[in-house]
Amino acid sequence: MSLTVLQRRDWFGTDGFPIAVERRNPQQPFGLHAHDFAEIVIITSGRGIHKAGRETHPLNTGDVFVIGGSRPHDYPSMDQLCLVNILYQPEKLELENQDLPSLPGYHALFILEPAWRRRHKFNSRLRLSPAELARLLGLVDQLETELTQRSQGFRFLATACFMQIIGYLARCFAHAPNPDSRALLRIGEAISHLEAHYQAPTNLNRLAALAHMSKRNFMRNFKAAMGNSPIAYLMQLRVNRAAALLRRPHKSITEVAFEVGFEDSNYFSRQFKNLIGVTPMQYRKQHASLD
Ligand code: RM4
Ligand code: NI
Repeated sequence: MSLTVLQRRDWFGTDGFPIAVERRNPQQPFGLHAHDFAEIVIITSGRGIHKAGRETHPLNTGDVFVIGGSRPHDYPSMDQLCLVNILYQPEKLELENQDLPSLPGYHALFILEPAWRRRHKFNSRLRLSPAELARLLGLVDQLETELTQRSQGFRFLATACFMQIIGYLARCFAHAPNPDSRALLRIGEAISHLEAHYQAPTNLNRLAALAHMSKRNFMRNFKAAMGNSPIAYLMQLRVNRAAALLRRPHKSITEVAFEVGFEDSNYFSRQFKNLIGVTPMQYRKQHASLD
């Protein structure tokens, strides 16, 4: 039997705006499916079982989880299970601006947790308290009003509501008492640190200490959660920042290399070519902006 993949064109407005809200009061049997978009699921009442990949988890009121696009999921058993789905297209939203990447809970809930759960039998999901759930559902109502009315400026305001939701959930995750969530949060802390200090020389011992893990454990957990070593992650981060600087004409390639934390501009060029496919010089020519 082939897997149903829900398509953007069927679930988002014809104007292409990349956020949608779907309430299920209650959820009807739906079957195993994946999406070509991401989904935040908020359990508003009732109980059930959630199946994602090969894992199954009991669901209760207040549970929140994120389904990254390609992962198949379903609700094999439901008892008055009511939920809200917030559907979104991450790459159209440029979410990671301002200091969102500095929130460990953001990495934990939106990036690490979906990947981590796929690889481990961790139960790191977020369960909100009744007060937190009420606050979240207030934000969801505002988002839904913007999306239904679609008045002038709704894109801006709906995006703002959505950002509030993401930020609020990231903060809630940071207070989660569950030990598996704490473990994930610690990796999230190390990632936030890397994002904030990517220019500085890497110190794996320091990162492991931040995550309250031995170096060996830290390396293993990081790789399990991110699919890559901390060093590879940092390299990607530096090269991405360098690419942004190269798009502007003010700095020489050597200056860019130093600014993002390389000590040697030849080494920088090699790494850049490895990850981006062209040398920094070629990249600058292709992307030169006029300001
Ligand atoms: C379904 C079910 C699915 C969701 C779609 C949009 O009823 O909740 O998980 O992806 O709606
Ligand atoms: Ni779904």
